[in-house]
Amino acid sequence: MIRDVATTPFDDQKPGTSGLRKKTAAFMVPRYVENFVQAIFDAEPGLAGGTLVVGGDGRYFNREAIQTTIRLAAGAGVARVLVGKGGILSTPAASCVIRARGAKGGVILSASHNPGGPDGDFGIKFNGANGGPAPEKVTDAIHARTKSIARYRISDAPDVDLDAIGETRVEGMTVEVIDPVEDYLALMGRLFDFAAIRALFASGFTMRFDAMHAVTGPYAKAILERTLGAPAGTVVNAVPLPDFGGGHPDPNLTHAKELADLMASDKSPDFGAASDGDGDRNMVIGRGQFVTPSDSLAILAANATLAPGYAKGIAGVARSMPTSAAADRVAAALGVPSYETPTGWKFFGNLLDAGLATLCGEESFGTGSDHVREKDGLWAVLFWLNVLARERVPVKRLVAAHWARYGRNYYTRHDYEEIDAAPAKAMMADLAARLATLPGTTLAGMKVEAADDFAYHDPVDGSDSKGQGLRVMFEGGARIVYRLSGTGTAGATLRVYVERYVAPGGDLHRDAQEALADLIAVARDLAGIAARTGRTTPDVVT
Ligand code: VG1
Ligand code: CO
Repeated sequence: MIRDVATTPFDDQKPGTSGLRKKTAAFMVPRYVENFVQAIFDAEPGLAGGTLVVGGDGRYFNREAIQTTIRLAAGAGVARVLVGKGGILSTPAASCVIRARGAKGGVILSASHNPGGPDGDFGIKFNGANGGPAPEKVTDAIHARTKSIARYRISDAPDVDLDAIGETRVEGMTVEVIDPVEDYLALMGRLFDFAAIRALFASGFTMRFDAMHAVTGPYAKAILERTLGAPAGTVVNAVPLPDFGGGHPDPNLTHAKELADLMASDKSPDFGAASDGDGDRNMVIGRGQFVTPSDSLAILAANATLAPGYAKGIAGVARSMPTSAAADRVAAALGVPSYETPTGWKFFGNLLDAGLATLCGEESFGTGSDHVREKDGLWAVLFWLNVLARERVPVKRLVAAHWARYGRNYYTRHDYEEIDAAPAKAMMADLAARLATLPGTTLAGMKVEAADDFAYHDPVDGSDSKGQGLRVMFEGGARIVYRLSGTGTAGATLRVYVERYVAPGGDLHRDAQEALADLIAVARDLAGIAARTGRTTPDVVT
């Protein structure tokens, strides 16, 4: 039976950079999930009568939130729910299934790279019919609805068995439990030269993929080991766990340290990679060579035609504003446009839908293309394998050759986590007010050319997004960027991004922190980070 249940609003259901993300305990409060998911159905009445994809990254509370979503979907008149077996669907696989099966949208349960568990984080994201994160006008409508919601409609049917592939019914709605890997694997097989990658592994090429006990384990096992012939054991930490094994499923040099250490040691395999909680991020690392995500985007763009799915070339490249300009140089050389968008994958959707961009990337270990409408961790890893299989050179040589041709964008990001929100906001406001005085001055021996608070005009739908990060731009392509995170769940996180371009012929092989030391010092002083936040060193340096 479907019941109408009276409810009252929660005042903290505003979606951030990537959906609604909070402490797990907040989501476990009665009516919290119900209110937010009902707000999605209320804001998107078109979901009634259609297909909805539901799945998550396997973290603590995933199954409970899925059962609630299914009961609410029945109440909202959804015709069919497709749910990944075991409640599992990586974010890119959910995007793939939405597109492949003509769904009207999807609800993805994940807090991405944030730790999980009863004391960790949880999240709910809504994706639209194009498979991408809901654009701002939709998330704004959902948020508005959470503030006025007075009732939700929910079925009192028993739990669906999420572990048995096949169809059941909840009220008038069909629930189909699907293999979470199948559609995604088929898509990857169309994009990449699987025969060449199989031959690469057969030749003795070695790899380690760290799934960090998160959602990509089943995908990586099926694709790398069972389909492409990588030896068993190539994929480690392959079983998704509700608390990610107590780890922080964020593929970077800090949280995937074991892999990073291995790749720097004399036991290093040829290639290393890792992905995050929900499978949309990737870290790529060669023997003795970490590849920054910004460089990875540029290198994939430069070599895209080696992959069958991109053999005809790319229409354009898009990167988030804080991502280094390395990809812009490749785009210029290819004679295709490059776009600079605010942080968050939702801003790429229109460019991809309109065919203006083919490859997209963010400095935060996100890379993707028009094959789905999310960033895609395993896709990036397969793209690299495709390039390596065709070029047969070590990652280190490929990167060096790229820099020799295009120059190098030295790059780093410094994160100050869980700082007090009020002083952090005040610091940003004060800096914003001073930006206009900076052009023409000289800092770290370089002239400031421009400084602003980044605003984006979407060339497709004409929408404007303001306040997307403070930029200080120097002559010669150096930059300092400041942003407050939109995904943190405690206090504020300040991200400081520092970049300097060195042209071919210059010193291309320095340590990035060293090469950027003077600019890093300027970045600290300019904002007064130590004085304002009490922090003298960042928590995470990438
Ligand atoms: C961070 C990254 C951003 C990314 C977002 C979601 O956002 O900087 O590039 O799109 O996480 O990634 P913020 O606002 O904390 O800087 V994920 O893997 O959560 O989907
Ligand atoms: Co993620």
